Amino acid sequence: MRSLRFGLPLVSLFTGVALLFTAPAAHAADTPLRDLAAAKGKVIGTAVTGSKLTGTYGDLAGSQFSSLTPGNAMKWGTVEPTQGTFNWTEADQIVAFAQAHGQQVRGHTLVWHSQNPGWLTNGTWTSAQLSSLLQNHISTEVGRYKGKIAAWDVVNEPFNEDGSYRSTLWYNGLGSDYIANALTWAHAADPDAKLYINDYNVEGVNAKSTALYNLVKSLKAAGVPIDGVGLQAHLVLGQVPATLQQNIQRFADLGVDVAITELDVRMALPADSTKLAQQKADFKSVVAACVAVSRCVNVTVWGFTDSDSWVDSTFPGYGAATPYDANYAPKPAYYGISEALGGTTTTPPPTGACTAAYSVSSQWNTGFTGQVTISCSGASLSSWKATWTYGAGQQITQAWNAVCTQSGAAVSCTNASYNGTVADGSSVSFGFNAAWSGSNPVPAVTLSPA
Ligand code: 9MR
Repeated sequence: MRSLRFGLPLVSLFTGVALLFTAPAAHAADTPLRDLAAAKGKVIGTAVTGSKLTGTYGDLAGSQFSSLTPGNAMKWGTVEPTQGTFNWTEADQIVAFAQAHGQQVRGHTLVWHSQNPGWLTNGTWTSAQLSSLLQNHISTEVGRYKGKIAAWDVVNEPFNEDGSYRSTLWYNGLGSDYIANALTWAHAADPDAKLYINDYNVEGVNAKSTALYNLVKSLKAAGVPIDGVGLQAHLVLGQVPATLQQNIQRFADLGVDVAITELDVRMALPADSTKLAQQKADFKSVVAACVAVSRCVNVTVWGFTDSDSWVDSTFPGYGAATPYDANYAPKPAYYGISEALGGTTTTPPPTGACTAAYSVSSQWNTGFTGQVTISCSGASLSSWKATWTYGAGQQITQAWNAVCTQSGAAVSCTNASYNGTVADGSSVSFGFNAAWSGSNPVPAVTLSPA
Protein backbone atom coordinates (compact mmCIF):
# COMPACT_ATOMS: atom_id res chain seq x y z
CA MET A 1 0.00 0.00 0.00
CA ARG A 2 1.31 3.43 -0.88
CA SER A 3 1.50 5.83 1.96
CA LEU A 4 2.44 9.42 1.25
CA ARG A 5 3.53 11.05 4.44
CA PHE A 6 3.96 14.76 4.77
CA GLY A 7 7.24 16.11 6.13
CA LEU A 8 7.29 16.68 9.86
CA PRO A 9 7.67 20.48 9.74
CA LEU A 10 4.15 20.58 8.29
CA VAL A 11 2.76 19.08 11.45
CA SER A 12 2.78 22.43 13.18
CA LEU A 13 0.33 23.69 10.56
CA PHE A 14 -2.19 21.13 11.68
CA THR A 15 -2.63 22.11 15.28
CA GLY A 16 -5.24 23.99 17.20
CA VAL A 17 -6.04 24.64 20.84
CA ALA A 18 -9.25 25.46 22.63
CA LEU A 19 -9.69 26.66 26.18
CA LEU A 20 -12.36 25.31 28.42
CA PHE A 21 -15.06 27.92 29.01
CA THR A 22 -13.11 30.73 27.37
CA ALA A 23 -12.34 31.95 23.87
CA PRO A 24 -9.95 29.79 21.84
CA ALA A 25 -6.35 30.36 22.85
CA ALA A 26 -3.65 31.35 20.43
CA HIS A 27 -0.94 28.79 21.20
CA ALA A 28 -0.58 27.66 17.64
CA ALA A 29 -0.19 31.24 16.46
CA ASP A 30 2.35 32.25 19.11
CA THR A 31 5.63 33.56 17.76
CA PRO A 32 8.23 30.80 18.14
CA LEU A 33 10.76 31.37 20.90
CA ARG A 34 13.60 31.39 18.39
CA ASP A 35 12.08 34.33 16.52
CA LEU A 36 11.50 36.26 19.71
CA ALA A 37 15.08 35.55 20.80
CA ALA A 38 16.48 36.62 17.44
CA ALA A 39 14.70 39.95 17.72
CA LYS A 40 16.55 40.46 21.02
CA GLY A 41 19.87 39.38 19.49
CA LYS A 42 19.82 36.15 21.51
CA VAL A 43 19.91 32.46 20.79
CA ILE A 44 17.49 30.09 22.52
CA GLY A 45 18.50 26.46 22.74
CA THR A 46 17.58 23.08 24.09
CA ALA A 47 19.44 19.92 24.92
CA VAL A 48 18.20 17.05 22.76
CA THR A 49 18.29 13.29 22.47
CA GLY A 50 19.01 12.33 18.86
CA SER A 51 16.73 9.31 18.71
CA LYS A 52 13.72 11.44 19.64
CA LEU A 53 14.07 14.04 16.87
CA THR A 54 10.92 12.98 14.99
CA GLY A 55 7.20 13.62 15.43
CA THR A 56 6.13 16.32 17.83
CA TYR A 57 9.49 16.28 19.65
CA GLY A 58 11.36 16.98 16.42
CA ASP A 59 8.78 19.51 15.31
CA LEU A 60 9.12 21.55 18.51
CA ALA A 61 12.91 21.20 18.73
CA GLY A 62 13.21 22.42 15.15
CA SER A 63 10.68 25.22 15.25
CA GLN A 64 11.03 26.76 18.72
CA PHE A 65 14.80 26.73 19.25
CA SER A 66 17.76 28.25 17.41
CA SER A 67 20.42 26.12 19.07
CA LEU A 68 20.74 22.45 20.00
CA THR A 69 23.05 20.87 22.54
CA PRO A 70 23.48 17.09 22.37
CA GLY A 71 22.55 16.00 25.89
CA ASN A 72 24.90 13.02 25.82
CA ALA A 73 25.88 12.33 22.20
CA MET A 74 29.19 14.19 22.17
CA LYS A 75 30.53 13.02 25.51
CA TRP A 76 33.73 10.99 25.42
CA GLY A 77 32.06 7.83 26.72
CA THR A 78 29.56 8.02 23.86
CA VAL A 79 31.92 8.83 21.01
CA GLU A 80 34.81 6.50 21.89
CA PRO A 81 33.42 3.62 23.97
CA THR A 82 36.42 1.47 23.05
CA GLN A 83 39.78 3.08 22.54
CA GLY A 84 40.18 3.88 18.87
CA THR A 85 36.62 2.82 17.99
CA PHE A 86 34.37 5.78 17.40
CA ASN A 87 30.62 6.19 17.35
CA TRP A 88 29.55 9.50 15.91
CA THR A 89 26.08 8.37 14.86
CA GLU A 90 23.95 10.38 17.25
CA ALA A 91 26.25 13.39 17.23
CA ASP A 92 26.23 13.48 13.42
CA GLN A 93 22.46 13.12 13.40
CA ILE A 94 21.96 16.07 15.74
CA VAL A 95 24.37 18.25 13.78
CA ALA A 96 22.57 17.37 10.53
CA PHE A 97 19.18 18.11 12.09
CA ALA A 98 20.43 21.46 13.33
CA GLN A 99 21.80 22.37 9.91
CA ALA A 100 18.52 21.39 8.26
CA HIS A 101 16.67 23.67 10.67
CA GLY A 102 19.04 26.64 10.55
CA GLN A 103 20.21 26.05 14.11
CA GLN A 104 23.48 26.45 15.94
CA VAL A 105 25.03 23.54 17.81
CA ARG A 106 26.66 23.85 21.21
CA GLY A 107 29.19 21.06 21.50
CA HIS A 108 29.04 19.37 24.90
CA THR A 109 31.49 18.47 26.37
CA LEU A 110 35.19 17.70 25.83
CA VAL A 111 36.83 17.52 29.26
CA TRP A 112 34.77 16.26 32.17
CA HIS A 113 35.13 13.93 35.14
CA SER A 114 31.92 12.08 34.26
CA GLN A 115 30.63 9.95 31.37
CA ASN A 116 34.13 9.03 30.28
CA PRO A 117 34.78 5.61 28.71
CA GLY A 118 35.81 2.78 31.02
CA TRP A 119 39.06 2.19 29.17
CA LEU A 120 40.08 5.76 30.01
CA THR A 121 39.01 5.89 33.64
CA ASN A 122 40.23 2.38 34.44
CA GLY A 123 43.60 2.82 32.77
CA THR A 124 46.85 3.69 34.47
CA TRP A 125 48.42 6.60 32.67
CA THR A 126 51.50 8.73 33.09
CA SER A 127 50.94 12.48 32.91
CA ALA A 128 52.43 12.51 29.42
CA GLN A 129 50.08 9.77 28.26
CA LEU A 130 47.07 11.45 29.82
CA SER A 131 47.97 14.74 28.21
CA SER A 132 48.37 13.12 24.82
CA LEU A 133 45.07 11.22 25.17
CA LEU A 134 43.28 14.44 25.97
CA GLN A 135 44.90 16.35 23.14
CA ASN A 136 44.00 13.58 20.68
CA HIS A 137 40.44 13.46 21.92
CA ILE A 138 39.98 17.20 21.56
CA SER A 139 41.68 17.39 18.15
CA THR A 140 39.64 14.46 16.84
CA GLU A 141 36.25 15.59 18.04
CA VAL A 142 36.61 19.32 17.47
CA GLY A 143 38.27 18.63 14.13
CA ARG A 144 35.47 16.36 13.00
CA TYR A 145 32.90 19.12 13.49
CA LYS A 146 35.10 22.05 12.46
CA GLY A 147 32.95 24.86 11.13
CA LYS A 148 29.73 23.24 12.37
CA ILE A 149 29.83 24.03 16.07
CA ALA A 150 29.09 27.56 17.26
CA ALA A 151 30.43 26.98 20.76
CA TRP A 152 32.11 24.18 22.69
CA ASP A 153 31.77 23.49 26.38
CA VAL A 154 35.46 22.62 26.41
CA VAL A 155 35.85 22.13 30.15
CA ASN A 156 32.89 21.03 32.25
CA GLU A 157 32.48 21.38 36.01
CA PRO A 158 36.10 21.97 37.10
CA PHE A 159 35.29 23.40 40.55
CA ASN A 160 34.11 22.26 43.95
CA GLU A 161 31.48 24.29 45.79
CA ASP A 162 34.13 26.12 47.84
CA GLY A 163 35.96 27.24 44.73
CA SER A 164 38.82 24.76 44.96
CA TYR A 165 39.59 22.59 41.95
CA ARG A 166 37.63 19.37 41.78
CA SER A 167 39.71 16.27 42.23
CA THR A 168 39.41 14.53 38.85
CA LEU A 169 41.32 12.38 36.44
CA TRP A 170 42.45 15.57 34.76
CA TYR A 171 43.30 17.74 37.74
CA ASN A 172 45.01 14.93 39.60
CA GLY A 173 47.02 13.85 36.57
CA LEU A 174 47.79 17.15 34.91
CA GLY A 175 47.24 19.91 37.46
CA SER A 176 45.17 22.98 36.67
CA ASP A 177 47.09 23.50 33.41
CA TYR A 178 44.76 20.98 31.79
CA ILE A 179 42.23 23.77 31.43
CA ALA A 180 44.45 26.15 29.47
CA ASN A 181 45.82 23.29 27.40
CA ALA A 182 42.37 21.98 26.52
CA LEU A 183 41.27 25.43 25.38
CA THR A 184 44.44 25.88 23.32
CA TRP A 185 44.03 22.48 21.63
CA ALA A 186 40.36 23.13 20.89
CA HIS A 187 41.22 26.51 19.37
CA ALA A 188 43.82 24.90 17.14
CA ALA A 189 41.25 22.38 15.88
CA ASP A 190 38.51 24.94 15.14
CA PRO A 191 39.62 28.56 15.42
CA ASP A 192 36.07 29.84 14.78
CA ALA A 193 34.29 27.94 17.55
CA LYS A 194 33.62 29.91 20.73
CA LEU A 195 35.26 28.11 23.63
CA TYR A 196 33.58 27.91 27.03
CA ILE A 197 34.12 26.72 30.56
CA ASN A 198 30.81 25.44 31.94
CA ASP A 199 29.76 24.75 35.54
CA TYR A 200 26.77 24.50 37.88
CA ASN A 201 25.98 26.45 41.04
CA VAL A 202 27.84 29.39 39.52
CA GLU A 203 24.73 31.37 38.61
CA GLY A 204 24.89 33.75 41.55
CA VAL A 205 27.88 35.48 43.09
CA ASN A 206 29.40 32.89 45.44
CA ALA A 207 32.71 31.16 46.21
CA LYS A 208 32.43 28.81 43.23
CA SER A 209 31.51 31.48 40.69
CA THR A 210 34.24 33.72 42.05
CA ALA A 211 36.79 30.95 41.51
CA LEU A 212 35.52 30.63 37.94
CA TYR A 213 35.73 34.41 37.56
CA ASN A 214 39.32 34.45 38.77
CA LEU A 215 40.22 31.57 36.46
CA VAL A 216 38.74 33.29 33.41
CA LYS A 217 40.48 36.50 34.33
CA SER A 218 43.85 34.78 34.57
CA LEU A 219 43.28 32.83 31.33
CA LYS A 220 42.44 36.07 29.53
CA ALA A 221 45.53 37.73 30.97
CA ALA A 222 47.67 34.82 29.78
CA GLY A 223 46.26 34.99 26.27
CA VAL A 224 44.57 31.59 26.48
CA PRO A 225 41.64 31.26 24.00
CA ILE A 226 38.61 31.52 26.28
CA ASP A 227 35.49 33.05 24.76
CA GLY A 228 32.74 32.34 27.19
CA VAL A 229 31.39 31.10 30.46
CA GLY A 230 28.50 28.67 30.73
CA LEU A 231 26.20 28.95 33.73
CA GLN A 232 24.31 25.66 33.75
CA ALA A 233 21.37 26.84 35.87
CA HIS A 234 19.94 23.59 37.20
CA LEU A 235 17.69 25.44 39.61
CA VAL A 236 15.22 24.60 42.35
CA LEU A 237 11.76 26.16 42.29
CA GLY A 238 11.78 29.67 43.75
CA GLN A 239 15.55 29.77 44.08
CA VAL A 240 16.83 31.87 41.21
CA PRO A 241 19.84 33.63 42.76
CA ALA A 242 19.19 37.33 43.34
CA THR A 243 22.68 38.10 42.02
CA LEU A 244 22.25 36.30 38.69
CA GLN A 245 22.29 39.39 36.47
CA GLN A 246 25.12 40.97 38.46
CA ASN A 247 27.11 37.76 38.09
CA ILE A 248 26.48 37.57 34.33
CA GLN A 249 27.57 41.19 34.07
CA ARG A 250 30.84 40.67 35.92
CA PHE A 251 31.83 37.88 33.54
CA ALA A 252 30.81 40.01 30.57
CA ASP A 253 32.99 42.79 31.94
CA LEU A 254 35.98 40.45 31.71
CA GLY A 255 35.46 40.41 27.96
CA VAL A 256 33.85 36.99 27.56
CA ASP A 257 30.40 35.90 26.44
CA VAL A 258 28.00 34.26 28.86
CA ALA A 259 25.49 31.51 28.13
CA ILE A 260 22.85 29.94 30.32
CA THR A 261 23.61 26.41 29.18
CA GLU A 262 21.38 23.89 31.01
CA LEU A 263 18.40 25.70 32.44
CA ASP A 264 15.74 23.73 34.28
CA VAL A 265 13.69 24.43 37.41
CA ARG A 266 12.70 21.36 39.38
CA MET A 267 9.83 21.12 41.81
CA ALA A 268 8.51 18.56 44.28
CA LEU A 269 5.89 16.45 42.51
CA PRO A 270 3.03 16.62 41.92
CA ALA A 271 2.98 19.92 40.11
CA ASP A 272 0.12 22.27 40.87
CA SER A 273 -0.91 25.67 39.61
CA THR A 274 0.95 27.54 42.36
CA LYS A 275 4.20 25.72 41.60
CA LEU A 276 3.77 26.10 37.86
CA ALA A 277 3.21 29.84 38.30
CA GLN A 278 6.38 30.09 40.40
CA GLN A 279 8.23 28.11 37.76
CA LYS A 280 7.03 30.54 35.11
CA ALA A 281 8.40 33.42 37.20
CA ASP A 282 11.71 31.58 37.62
CA PHE A 283 12.19 30.87 33.91
CA LYS A 284 11.19 34.42 33.14
CA SER A 285 13.67 35.97 35.54
CA VAL A 286 16.57 33.83 34.28
CA VAL A 287 15.85 34.69 30.65
CA ALA A 288 15.31 38.36 31.56
CA ALA A 289 18.70 38.48 33.29
CA CYS A 290 20.32 37.22 30.10
CA VAL A 291 18.36 39.64 27.93
CA ALA A 292 19.56 42.50 30.15
CA VAL A 293 23.26 41.84 29.47
CA SER A 294 24.37 42.25 25.89
CA ARG A 295 27.17 39.70 26.17
CA CYS A 296 24.77 37.03 27.40
CA VAL A 297 24.27 35.32 24.07
CA ASN A 298 22.33 32.10 24.60
CA VAL A 299 19.80 30.56 26.96
CA THR A 300 19.56 26.78 26.59
CA VAL A 301 17.07 24.60 28.47
CA TRP A 302 18.22 21.14 29.51
CA GLY A 303 15.45 19.30 27.72
CA PHE A 304 12.34 21.14 26.60
CA THR A 305 9.78 18.54 27.66
CA ASP A 306 9.19 16.87 31.01
CA SER A 307 9.42 13.55 29.16
CA ASP A 308 13.07 14.23 28.34
CA SER A 309 14.62 15.52 31.55
CA TRP A 310 17.40 14.13 33.70
CA VAL A 311 15.73 15.47 36.84
CA ASP A 312 13.12 12.81 37.60
CA SER A 313 15.57 9.92 37.77
CA THR A 314 18.26 11.89 39.59
CA PHE A 315 16.08 13.57 42.22
CA PRO A 316 13.33 11.10 43.17
CA GLY A 317 10.09 12.94 43.92
CA TYR A 318 11.16 15.97 41.87
CA GLY A 319 10.47 16.77 38.26
CA ALA A 320 8.29 18.85 35.95
CA ALA A 321 11.46 20.89 35.40
CA THR A 322 11.08 21.96 31.76
CA PRO A 323 8.85 24.35 29.75
CA TYR A 324 6.64 21.70 28.12
CA ASP A 325 4.75 18.91 29.84
CA ALA A 326 5.26 15.27 28.93
CA ASN A 327 2.54 15.53 26.26
CA TYR A 328 4.22 18.54 24.62
CA ALA A 329 1.70 21.06 25.90
CA PRO A 330 3.41 24.36 26.74
CA LYS A 331 3.46 25.01 30.48
CA PRO A 332 3.33 28.42 32.12
CA ALA A 333 7.16 28.29 32.11
CA TYR A 334 7.07 28.38 28.31
CA TYR A 335 5.22 31.67 28.51
CA GLY A 336 7.72 32.92 31.09
CA ILE A 337 10.48 32.44 28.51
CA SER A 338 8.34 33.96 25.80
CA GLU A 339 7.45 37.03 27.83
CA ALA A 340 11.07 37.63 28.87
CA LEU A 341 11.96 37.57 25.17
CA GLY A 342 9.38 40.26 24.46
CA GLY A 343 6.57 38.00 23.31
CA THR A 344 3.32 39.95 23.14
CA THR A 345 0.99 37.62 21.27
CA THR A 346 1.18 34.74 23.70
CA THR A 347 -1.93 33.67 25.52
CA PRO A 348 -0.87 31.85 28.65
CA PRO A 349 -3.57 29.59 29.97
CA PRO A 350 -5.37 31.73 32.55
CA THR A 351 -5.54 30.40 36.07
CA GLY A 352 -8.27 27.83 36.28
CA ALA A 353 -8.20 26.62 32.69
CA CYS A 354 -8.14 23.30 30.93
CA THR A 355 -7.22 23.28 27.25
CA ALA A 356 -7.73 20.86 24.41
CA ALA A 357 -5.05 20.87 21.71
CA TYR A 358 -5.81 19.12 18.41
CA SER A 359 -2.97 18.06 16.18
CA VAL A 360 -2.38 15.88 13.15
CA SER A 361 0.64 13.71 13.86
CA SER A 362 0.82 12.02 10.48
CA GLN A 363 -1.08 12.22 7.23
CA TRP A 364 -1.08 10.18 4.05
CA ASN A 365 -3.05 10.27 0.81
CA THR A 366 -6.35 9.01 2.18
CA GLY A 367 -6.04 9.14 5.93
CA PHE A 368 -4.45 10.74 8.93
CA THR A 369 -3.73 10.13 12.58
CA GLY A 370 -4.80 12.84 14.98
CA GLN A 371 -4.35 13.51 18.66
CA VAL A 372 -6.11 15.69 21.20
CA THR A 373 -4.30 16.56 24.43
CA ILE A 374 -6.33 17.89 27.33
CA SER A 375 -4.20 19.83 29.81
CA CYS A 376 -5.24 21.48 33.05
CA SER A 377 -3.48 24.27 34.90
CA GLY A 378 -5.15 25.73 37.95
CA ALA A 379 -8.17 23.56 37.31
CA SER A 380 -8.99 19.89 37.04
CA LEU A 381 -11.55 17.62 35.40
CA SER A 382 -13.15 14.41 36.57
CA SER A 383 -14.69 13.72 33.16
CA TRP A 384 -14.43 15.40 29.79
CA LYS A 385 -15.93 15.70 26.37
CA ALA A 386 -14.15 17.17 23.35
CA THR A 387 -16.33 18.10 20.39
CA TRP A 388 -15.65 19.58 17.00
CA THR A 389 -17.14 19.91 13.56
CA TYR A 390 -15.13 18.86 10.54
CA GLY A 391 -15.12 21.37 7.71
CA ALA A 392 -13.99 19.20 4.81
CA GLY A 393 -15.70 15.86 5.10
CA GLN A 394 -13.14 14.18 7.36
CA GLN A 395 -14.44 10.94 8.87
CA ILE A 396 -13.13 9.28 12.03
CA THR A 397 -12.63 5.54 11.59
CA GLN A 398 -11.06 4.50 14.87
CA ALA A 399 -10.25 6.09 18.23
CA TRP A 400 -8.24 5.10 21.29
CA ASN A 401 -8.17 6.39 24.84
CA ALA A 402 -11.59 7.99 24.22
CA VAL A 403 -15.03 6.99 22.97
CA CYS A 404 -15.71 8.92 19.79
CA THR A 405 -18.87 9.15 17.73
CA GLN A 406 -19.38 11.05 14.53
CA SER A 407 -22.71 12.17 13.13
CA GLY A 408 -22.35 13.97 9.83
CA ALA A 409 -19.54 16.45 10.42
CA ALA A 410 -20.02 16.57 14.21
CA VAL A 411 -17.55 14.62 16.35
CA SER A 412 -17.93 13.99 20.04
CA CYS A 413 -15.26 12.22 22.09
CA THR A 414 -15.70 11.44 25.77
CA ASN A 415 -13.15 10.05 28.17
CA ALA A 416 -12.56 6.33 28.47
CA SER A 417 -13.34 4.74 31.83
CA TYR A 418 -9.74 5.12 32.96
CA ASN A 419 -8.76 8.66 31.90
CA GLY A 420 -11.59 11.01 32.87
CA THR A 421 -9.50 12.59 35.60
CA VAL A 422 -7.17 15.38 34.53
CA ALA A 423 -5.44 16.64 37.64
CA ASP A 424 -4.27 20.20 38.03
CA GLY A 425 -0.93 20.48 36.26
CA SER A 426 -1.31 17.32 34.20
CA SER A 427 -2.70 16.23 30.87
CA VAL A 428 -4.19 13.26 29.06
CA SER A 429 -4.31 12.47 25.36
CA PHE A 430 -6.44 10.45 23.02
CA GLY A 431 -5.86 9.54 19.42
CA PHE A 432 -7.78 8.62 16.33
CA ASN A 433 -7.48 7.63 12.71
CA ALA A 434 -9.62 9.35 10.12
CA ALA A 435 -10.14 9.62 6.39
CA TRP A 436 -9.80 12.81 4.40
CA SER A 437 -9.71 14.01 0.82
CA GLY A 438 -9.20 17.37 -0.79
CA SER A 439 -8.10 19.23 2.31
CA ASN A 440 -7.77 18.57 6.00
CA PRO A 441 -8.31 21.81 7.94
CA VAL A 442 -7.87 21.81 11.72
CA PRO A 443 -11.21 22.12 13.49
CA ALA A 444 -11.92 24.24 16.56
CA VAL A 445 -12.28 21.93 19.56
CA THR A 446 -14.72 22.63 22.37
CA LEU A 447 -13.88 21.08 25.71
CA SER A 448 -16.41 20.57 28.48
CA PRO A 449 -16.99 18.31 31.45
CA ALA A 450 -18.78 15.16 30.26
O1 9MR B 1 21.28 15.07 30.73
C1 9MR B 1 22.36 14.20 30.97
C2 9MR B 1 21.84 12.86 31.43
O2 9MR B 1 21.11 12.23 30.41
C3 9MR B 1 23.00 12.01 31.89
O3 9MR B 1 22.50 10.81 32.44
C4 9MR B 1 23.81 12.76 32.91
C5 9MR B 1 24.97 11.98 33.44
O4 9MR B 1 25.69 12.73 34.36
O5 9MR B 1 24.28 13.96 32.33
C6 9MR B 1 23.25 14.80 32.03
O6 9MR B 1 23.71 16.05 31.62
C7 9MR B 1 24.57 16.74 32.52
C8 9MR B 1 25.45 17.63 31.70
O7 9MR B 1 26.15 16.87 30.75
C9 9MR B 1 26.41 18.41 32.56
N1 9MR B 1 25.73 19.12 33.59
C10 9MR B 1 24.79 18.35 34.40
C11 9MR B 1 23.80 17.63 33.49
C12 9MR B 1 22.77 16.89 34.33
O8 9MR B 1 23.35 15.83 35.00
